[in-house]
Amino acid sequence: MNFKLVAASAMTIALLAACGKKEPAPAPAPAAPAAPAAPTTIKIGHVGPISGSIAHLGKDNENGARMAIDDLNAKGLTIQGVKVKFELLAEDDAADPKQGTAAAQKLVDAKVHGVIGHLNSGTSIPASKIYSDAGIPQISPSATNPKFTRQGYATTFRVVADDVHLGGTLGKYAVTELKGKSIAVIDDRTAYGQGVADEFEKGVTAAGGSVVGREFTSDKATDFTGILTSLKAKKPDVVFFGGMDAVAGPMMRQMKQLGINAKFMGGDGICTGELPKLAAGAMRDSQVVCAEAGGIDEAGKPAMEKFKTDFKAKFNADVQIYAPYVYDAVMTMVAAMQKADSADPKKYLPALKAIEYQGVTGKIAFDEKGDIKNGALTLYTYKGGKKESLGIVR
Ligand code: ABU
Repeated sequence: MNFKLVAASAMTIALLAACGKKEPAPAPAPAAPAAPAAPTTIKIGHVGPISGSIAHLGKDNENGARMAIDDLNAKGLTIQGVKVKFELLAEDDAADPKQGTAAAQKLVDAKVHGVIGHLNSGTSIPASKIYSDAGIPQISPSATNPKFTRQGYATTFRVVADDVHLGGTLGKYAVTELKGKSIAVIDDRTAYGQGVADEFEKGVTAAGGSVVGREFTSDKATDFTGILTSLKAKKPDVVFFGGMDAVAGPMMRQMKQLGINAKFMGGDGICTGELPKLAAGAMRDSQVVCAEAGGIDEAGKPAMEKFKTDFKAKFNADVQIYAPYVYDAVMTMVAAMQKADSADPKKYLPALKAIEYQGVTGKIAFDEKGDIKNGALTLYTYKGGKKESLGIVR
């Protein structure tokens, strides 16, 4: 205690008492500077197969989401004047419909503000009911079965073209460009594989061609000798496979062993960076024609190249296929939150429906179903084990 101050204070009291005055109330202590408000956390869910045969694709998607979240946090965004922090809640559905719905329920219970995913149509479709019931917006970056956005859910969106566009275009290409005369079709009986194969068949027929044989397998199969031997008898010049790269690679190896020298076609599920490795030397240059369910014009190429370079630097991995679409899906969802100045799904959902966002994959705007407007496809082949663009189709 400071004695001089105490003594002075006692003297003041004595003087005031002598004058008949009361001691003035002590001045209030100056307020301590306010601590900065803690940032509000906005939770974004992501679901894809991080285990199982297409874990490399699930990881590609999840990394796209992680990159978007990190970039958003680096920007220091505010909503209603309060700094926000984005948190990624990443779940593994192993490409399995049951695990997909369990992951969806887990994210709903965790009160996520929005979901990006799932990767597969077979998981995205059943999960979409769970998100719809909870009023949580869901954007799939890669599920292409048309049913996904045709269930009447207001919360369901996708940033890629669907299998009607994909399968139909490839079917026409098989007849008009590859001049396929004896076209065979195999699918893996998943929502995606069977659906895209059906659309391919319709495209072949509409272009005046015909399918000489149709077989099916599963997304877990490793031995295709039976169905390939049956198709070999039909002397196919084109084989279309509706399914994913993890099955397509071994199938191509077995086609080579059986002496089937047909062109090999597939949708976006086989159109990955990993396919040449999975085919393990069985892929001839220009043998494969596949399509990614998106595409950018010349003006968009520098941004996409920068994305791929940044992605490689961050994760020490090349983009497989859909990481940029996942990145854009996160950014589009957050652009809607900013427009609505709210992360409350009820408040930002109308902004998401009306959004126009320029991403690395092109312009993103949704039609009344939640599908991307004016979606593009990019046709690819492989040369020297590398993907090579054959052009964009709208
Ligand atoms: N679109 C190809 C892979 C994902 C899916 O639709 O199942």
